[in-house]
Amino acid sequence: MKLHIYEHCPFCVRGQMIFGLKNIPFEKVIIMEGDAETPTRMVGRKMVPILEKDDGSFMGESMDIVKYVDGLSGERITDAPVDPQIEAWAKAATGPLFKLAIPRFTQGEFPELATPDARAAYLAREEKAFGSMKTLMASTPELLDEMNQKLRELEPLVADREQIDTSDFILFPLLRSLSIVKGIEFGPSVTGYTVNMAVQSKVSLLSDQAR
Ligand SMILES: N[C@@H](CCC(=O)N[C@@H](CS)C(=O)NCC(=O)O)C(=O)O
Repeated sequence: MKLHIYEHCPFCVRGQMIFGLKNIPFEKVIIMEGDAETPTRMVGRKMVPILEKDDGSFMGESMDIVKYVDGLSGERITDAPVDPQIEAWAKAATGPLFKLAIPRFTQGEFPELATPDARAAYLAREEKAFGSMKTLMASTPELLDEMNQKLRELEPLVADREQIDTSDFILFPLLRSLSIVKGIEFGPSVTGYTVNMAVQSKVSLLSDQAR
């Protein structure tokens, strides 16, 4: 099976996680930013992740992909609904979280941004959605204060997480996105959780390019 992704994309992290957690081999294929033709041919719109099954058919929507791959082998891990506390935290955190992560994604070292055209297309896409990346970068101190407070609130929620379930497909991709932000403060439980999930799901963090 092939998973078509952007490396920076948190929804694409979900797809990679289930393959990694279940130890199911897959081929990762990068779609370049600005390439609308490839995803549109596959699923009728410009959107990733896309799973290409061995029979040549395609599936979009990250959680549909997760649930499909989860059903392929071993015990299912995504039957339970998302923990309401994790869901509420994620909902409250996404504002500052993406305002911090996205301008850094646009500057990051990702294969889908490897050409000047691809990087320009990505910058244009994000500026259309979020406004000026320069303005967001300039707001870093306030956004960091807000995000670090949210991360302190997350500590007790992850401290007693014992098994991997649906909630992790919501939470880990967000924390992996935040790992590109210099000055972000993960407490001991969030650090332990994030590192453990990265190892178990075989999805690397972005700390080496934090800015
Ligand atoms: N609901 C979708 C959302 C996926 C999504 O928003 N992907 C972004 C990349 S992070 C995307 O493809 N955006 C459209 C684009 O590249 O133009 C899912 O969960 O798979």
